[in-house]
Amino acid sequence: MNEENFENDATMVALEKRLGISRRSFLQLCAAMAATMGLPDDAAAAMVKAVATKQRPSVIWLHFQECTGCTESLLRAEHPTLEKLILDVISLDYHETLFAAAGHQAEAARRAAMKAHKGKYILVVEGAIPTKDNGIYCKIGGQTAIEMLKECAADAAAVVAIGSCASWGGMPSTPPNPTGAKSAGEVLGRVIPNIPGCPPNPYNFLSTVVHFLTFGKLPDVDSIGRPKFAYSRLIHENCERRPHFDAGRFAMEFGDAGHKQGYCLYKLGCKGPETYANCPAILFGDVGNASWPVGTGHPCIGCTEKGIAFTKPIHALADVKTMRPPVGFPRIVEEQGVGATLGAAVLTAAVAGAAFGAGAQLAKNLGKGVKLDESEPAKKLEERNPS
Ligand code: FSX
Ligand code: SF4
Ligand code: F3S
Repeated sequence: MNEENFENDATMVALEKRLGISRRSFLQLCAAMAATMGLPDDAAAAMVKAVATKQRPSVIWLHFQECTGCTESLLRAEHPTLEKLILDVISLDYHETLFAAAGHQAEAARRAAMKAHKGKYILVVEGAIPTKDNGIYCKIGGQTAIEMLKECAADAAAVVAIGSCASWGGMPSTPPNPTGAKSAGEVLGRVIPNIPGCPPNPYNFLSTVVHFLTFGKLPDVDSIGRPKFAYSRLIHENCERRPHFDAGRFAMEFGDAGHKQGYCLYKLGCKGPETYANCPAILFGDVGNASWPVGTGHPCIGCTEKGIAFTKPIHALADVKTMRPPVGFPRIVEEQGVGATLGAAVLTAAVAGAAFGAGAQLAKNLGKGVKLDESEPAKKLEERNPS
């Protein structure tokens, strides 16, 4: 992307005023989004142009069975401009939590937006849909959630499920699922793009919307509708604690020596080995290193995965889907028969992590409070951390 061209562009000056962030920061953000989505170099420039010049897509946002955490995570994101950016990139024409209007006025606004943007609006669904007893457990403006979803989806250009509740039932569908909570896709009878997570990462939502705005279609999704750019890798593959897993160094209890030294949380029930999401790569909020569940010392509960979060007991061991360490990680047993040293782990993890945007975090956590011993044999490590 030629930054200089954009720097002197009048459209960019206007955009800078509109968004309240510098042109350079916005260019960098678009470049980062393009890289996250695996798009070619010129995609970033196309994204900048689209945000600057195209009409903002109308968004109708429905709320059903949920905690409103998805919306909260957009609004309370630490990054001061993320909320502004999202609300500026879209035209939010109906949103029960953020709407000043209430009652009949709100319902009239929804119908007016649907009519004015027929066939063009994006429908965002937050929350699961109760289906038991004809859906009577969630009614808004006299309509059941089932009726409202079907009515709004009929004329939408695209329907996107945000959060695990709308994506696969989430927390309201926890067994025994008393209200028969289902996903938006199940109720509509088709696979729809979804951004699971409880809450999902707002950056993934923003990237998805900017992709739609730029290219007129949503990003590529996997067989269950998740954008591939965000959900094609296991958390376990990119986790900064992974070298500890491979070397058999585990926290056995919250607050024990291993936990304090940043060891792997697998034995505390971490579901990273069976959960697909980009949390360790893009982090949450803007507070820097380690700002994701495992980074803060809590095992991943698998909030993006159906059948794991809210179903599998929190301390049950994860099903390890890949035993082979990522290629960028250090070998566990070196040829000469000694264990991988922490020095090597820090260095290699930093290199591997840099590729996923988390290099500094990896190096920082792995090096923290750990005395490096270049000659410690693997056997001693095992003795120190019995399984
Ligand atoms: Fe809450 Fe959204 Fe969880 Fe669900 O999030 S954060 S319960 S995914 O629908 O509001
Ligand atoms: Fe990280 Fe959890 Fe995998 Fe351990 S089990 S490496 S903490 S994702
Ligand atoms: Fe959820 Fe696990 Fe990421 S709990 S936020 S998928 S680290």
